[in-house]
Amino acid sequence: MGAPTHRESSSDAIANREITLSIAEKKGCGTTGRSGRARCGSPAGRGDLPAETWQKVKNHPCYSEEAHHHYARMHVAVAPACNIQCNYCNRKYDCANESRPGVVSERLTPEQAVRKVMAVASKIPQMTVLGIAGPGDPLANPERTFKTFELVHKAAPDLKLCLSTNGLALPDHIDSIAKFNVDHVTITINMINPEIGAKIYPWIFYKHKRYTGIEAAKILTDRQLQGLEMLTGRGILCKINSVMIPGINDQHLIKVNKSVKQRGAFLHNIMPLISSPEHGTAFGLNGQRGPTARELKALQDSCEGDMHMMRHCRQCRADAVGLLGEDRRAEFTTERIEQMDVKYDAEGRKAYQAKVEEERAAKAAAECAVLTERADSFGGIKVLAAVATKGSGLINEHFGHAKEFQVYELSSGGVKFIGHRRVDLYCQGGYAEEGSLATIIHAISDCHVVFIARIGGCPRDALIKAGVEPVDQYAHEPIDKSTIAWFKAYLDRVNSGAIKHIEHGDAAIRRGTLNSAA
Ligand code: CLF
Ligand code: SF4
Repeated sequence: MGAPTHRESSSDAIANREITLSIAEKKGCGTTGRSGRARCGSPAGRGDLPAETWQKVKNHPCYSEEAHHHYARMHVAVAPACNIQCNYCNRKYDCANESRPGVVSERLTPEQAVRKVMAVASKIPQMTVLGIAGPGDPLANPERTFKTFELVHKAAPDLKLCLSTNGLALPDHIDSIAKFNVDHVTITINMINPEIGAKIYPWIFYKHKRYTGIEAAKILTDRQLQGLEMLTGRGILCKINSVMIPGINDQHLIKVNKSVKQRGAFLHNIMPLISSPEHGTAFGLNGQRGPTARELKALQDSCEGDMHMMRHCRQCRADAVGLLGEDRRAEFTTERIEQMDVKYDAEGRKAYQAKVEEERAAKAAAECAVLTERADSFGGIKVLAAVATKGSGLINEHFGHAKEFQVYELSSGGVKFIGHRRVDLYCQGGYAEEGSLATIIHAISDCHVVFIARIGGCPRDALIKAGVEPVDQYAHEPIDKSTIAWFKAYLDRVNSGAIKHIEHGDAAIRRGTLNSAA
């Protein structure tokens, strides 16, 4: 135990950092016994992940929160048809189980898809995963889906292959999934109780017949759970996506979580319903609301136990390209690809990724050292921190330009990612709007602090009034290291009596504290 040493490989150091974070996720802290000492590593070196699993997740941006800062994925929209109807989906758009409603992808043939994959892989060496996620259900289009995987695997065997499905046809395709080297499968499971399912799915099309109501939902849930068991039995990593629909399946998702955990799912991604009348979906038209950020976090927290929860999903499109949250589709339209000189440089990609791993390892070792040094004085205090970032794990966004904030929980376990908070753009055309500023402040009002690269005088004052401390002294520095450094100073202030620690929810009390300290 102890901080990673020079003998550790890059993978070990990063794995150990994830162990530290996962200890925090499970137990709220990375301490052992009464010593209160931080655990930056374990004798096994890979903590609770078998080596084989670690190899699968370490550079998959969805399966590893830490990896999503460094590695990109792309989707190819080769699967137009669907075999079920979800009340949050409008067929004019992409599969809402793995994307936002209201956006449409360019449909590709398998041959066009592989050309696009090679073009992207030659320009983005950190693109490590190819996913098929729509625009309908990939397994309702098995020929196109598996032909694409076959061609991509031949042309670029270093890419991980990933599939997202509603699960209805899954048990029929397990052999093909294994045969074509797809080692990451996402199943969207929104219920295990058919009565709840009947409120989410008006119909399914199964074995040449249309089923409705409870009967349809019963078939769907049986097939989903059967498919999950078959996949995990083959050692294929499974992620479960669930759409949180307040008043319909919100509390029920805790049971879903237990059920999929028992069947060996690796990761659970509870996503918010995005619902609006202009999407033309059944839920949008009947006024079904989505959850608030706080409701989503509370549900994710209550599901968090022995199973990893995904909190960094960006509900991306069926033709997404780039790092999660980044949109590089425009660089790879069919027209542009035709004019590109595509050179797939396998060795160059390998060298680039090795360099990324070295940087990750150095960063992980530095963070681990900070945690070990400071664990004794962290006590049981936890605070939420919002961060304005453009990516790369840095605090590098101006408050006025932030379209969203990443939210982290700081505690004795270190820095734990909690989720994204989308906000309206506050600074449009160089001037601020009162209403937008209020929206932003409301979005992060449960946070003690917001880290930004820069901030103007007005929003700074408004944040302080709202009880959120604006901090710009760590501009362009790494998020983890900076937030821990700030947290240490915060604890020193608490210990010296300069400020009183107030829990997350008590913004009104915190406001008084900050104002008097300011
Ligand atoms: Fe794509 Fe999905 Fe594979 Fe990732 S996305 S098929 S597992 S490579 Fe990722 Fe996008 Fe969220 Fe999906 S952020 S919507 S979870
Ligand atoms: Fe729409 Fe996807 Fe549901 Fe099919 S599975 S109805 S494409 S959200």
